[in-house]
Amino acid sequence: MSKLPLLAVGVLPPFLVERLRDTYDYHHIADEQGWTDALTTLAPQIRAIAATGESKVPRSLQDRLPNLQIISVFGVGYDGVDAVAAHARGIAVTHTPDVLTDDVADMAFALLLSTARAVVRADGFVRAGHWARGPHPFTRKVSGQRMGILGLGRIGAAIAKRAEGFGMSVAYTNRKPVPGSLYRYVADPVTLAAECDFFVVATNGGAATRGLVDAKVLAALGPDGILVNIGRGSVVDEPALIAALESRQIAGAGLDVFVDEPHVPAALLAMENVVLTPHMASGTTTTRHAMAALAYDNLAAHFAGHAVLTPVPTA
Ligand code: 8YV
Repeated sequence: MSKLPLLAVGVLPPFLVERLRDTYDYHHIADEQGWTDALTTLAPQIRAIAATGESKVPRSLQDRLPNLQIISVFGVGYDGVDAVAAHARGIAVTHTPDVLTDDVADMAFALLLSTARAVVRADGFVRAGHWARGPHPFTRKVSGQRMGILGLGRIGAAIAKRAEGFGMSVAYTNRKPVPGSLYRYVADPVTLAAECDFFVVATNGGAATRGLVDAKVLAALGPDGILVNIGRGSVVDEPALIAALESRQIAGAGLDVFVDEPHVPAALLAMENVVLTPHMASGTTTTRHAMAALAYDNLAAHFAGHAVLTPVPTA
């Protein structure tokens, strides 16, 4: 039996590509710009797209595939996929929630601690031999401080749980209060920033959250405040963040995500009060394999005529 053609969009890990190649007639493009005449010929037979949390699968790309049935995202975030357009055509969209929650929450704390306690800077201090000339400057206490979380979904809740372990008080803002949550809800990001020491962005990307952390939020966070972003770069107004860091309007930032990945603004690269990581919060071997298995299994379930395992919400 001939293999079903599948189109991969973006950079999938080799172990997922290998499994997909075994099962499907695998074709790959980085993004829609990579579309070829050969794909135009094949398009009517393509029923599946495999994508990542960073891939762009706009309506225009979906429209090139008249018989597309499923878009399987390797990642929990799917802001690059026009899921509304897909659902309107009856195309299933799946993602990989839960399996990555702990790693992303761990990374939020890694960034929070390394920014507040200047771990990276202190490492450079030791390596450069400065220690012999005197002590490292004092850093910022984390335990017992106030944590503010933007977006109390699965990952936000896992961050809150870790914050409890650090004896921190937790407040959050969300589209609406989370039923049953014992954490303190505040109505908007400015109020949250004014009432916390560490402001952690754990919300989805996309139009609804674009630029939510703006100059006003950063001003409210204040000169002792630290911003951590493990959500999406688009949620933070990056020029406003750079201005706030340069003028020490906030104390520092720990950032795993950026507006134009993999490009990071030169201004951020030059700053000492930031810790920068390359969108790797879910990037442990264990978790990336679990994500790959789930992304694969969603496709397999669909083509076996079963319900997909982890569809994205339709609303
Ligand atoms: C991955 C992510 O970077 O899950 C997400 O939404 O952004 C990440 O876990 C990505 O999907 C892997 O390329």
